[in-house]
Amino acid sequence: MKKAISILAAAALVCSCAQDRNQILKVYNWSDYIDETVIDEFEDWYEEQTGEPVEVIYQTFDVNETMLSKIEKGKEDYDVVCPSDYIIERMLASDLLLPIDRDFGDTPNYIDDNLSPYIRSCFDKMEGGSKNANDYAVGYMWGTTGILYNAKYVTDEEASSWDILRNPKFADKIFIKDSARDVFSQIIIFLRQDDLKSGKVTLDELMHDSSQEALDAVENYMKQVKPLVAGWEADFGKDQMTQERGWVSLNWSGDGVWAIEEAEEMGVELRYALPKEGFTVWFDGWVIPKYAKNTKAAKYWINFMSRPDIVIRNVDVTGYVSVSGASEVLEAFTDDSYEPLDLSYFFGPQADSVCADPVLYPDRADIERSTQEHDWGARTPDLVAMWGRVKGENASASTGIVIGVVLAAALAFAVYKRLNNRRGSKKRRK
Ligand code: N2P
Repeated sequence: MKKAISILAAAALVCSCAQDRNQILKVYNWSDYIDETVIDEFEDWYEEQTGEPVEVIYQTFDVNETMLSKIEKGKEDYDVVCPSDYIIERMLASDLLLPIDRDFGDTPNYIDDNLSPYIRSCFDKMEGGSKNANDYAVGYMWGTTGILYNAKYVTDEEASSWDILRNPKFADKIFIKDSARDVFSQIIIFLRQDDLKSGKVTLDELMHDSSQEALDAVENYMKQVKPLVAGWEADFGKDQMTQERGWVSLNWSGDGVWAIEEAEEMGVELRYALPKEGFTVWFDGWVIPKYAKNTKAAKYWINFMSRPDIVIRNVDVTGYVSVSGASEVLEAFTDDSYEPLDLSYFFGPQADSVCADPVLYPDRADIERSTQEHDWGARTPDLVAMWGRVKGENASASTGIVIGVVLAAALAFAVYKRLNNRRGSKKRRK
């Protein structure tokens, strides 16, 4: 499907050369992050609302940094993109974003009508200097980072702590999200659990601690994890888990929901846990970069993505949870087969006992153990370098094996040649 989208995007790019840029909307989103049928529907809806035609060119990325670099360094003219919280902070700090105007004429403003109060307050906490993130970004999906695990091989107790990642019982069965920021955050929470309990440090302080000491501590921990890791993944971890190639995965809740449902159909039981030491929540939001060419269609796209029926379809297809606190969304994901949860923090006071999937919507008690990540500004390259060393050593281990094999072959060849020469000289002497 991804390939089909890229081909369509490429074809659209070629055809679009002759087209008026005001009739094109360039969207750049995470892969596997939308019900693709809504893209065409947006084109029809936009024309109905504004009387103007638009063609969507839809492209995808797997990691935030790829997207950021295309905009920051490449100055590409995407009209609407979907970065995560800490990247929104970085884009605000670098003046890369335009404010999102909410004037939709007669069209309802689905954005502000439905946004969950929890999401609004988390966006308020994003650090954008004098700018409030709610003015420059509109939430799309949100979720947690936790442990996805196979119930046949892993106990609930084992999955209740980040310590599981260095359990030798799971050697070569562990998949880790290739996201330096997310891994750093969970591991520093694990390593500082005693200080958190005693109140010596808060979760929020930990998310701002970019000291070399913190980086070294996480790097050391990850060096213990690394020999057990089967793969660092941006998107393929969920499939590895459903196929039982992996038993443990540091993953995002949306991939968890998708994998749990998919695995169930194959008779595999996957579960998702939020470790007791604490964890992070993340938020992805639509933004309009300053190089955008069609800001009008961009804001209508964001509004359309906030319409409750579109929200429900996107959640159904991707497994990720919308930022929408609309009553239709609450109703759509209420499911009596689950235990009641306190979701009042998200949907308002009436939602203090709702039967819903806790992987989609964590209970208030779980959310109380969570925190949100922040951009590190000038310290970011040190985080990236640490991550490179952690993953690179895997490469060096394999490189070491290859070098070893080559050296052994060279030595064997030298010995063989020497013996042959001797035999040869012996022959010549005869
Ligand atoms: C889905 C990507 C989800 C992004 N493939 C989570 N921040």
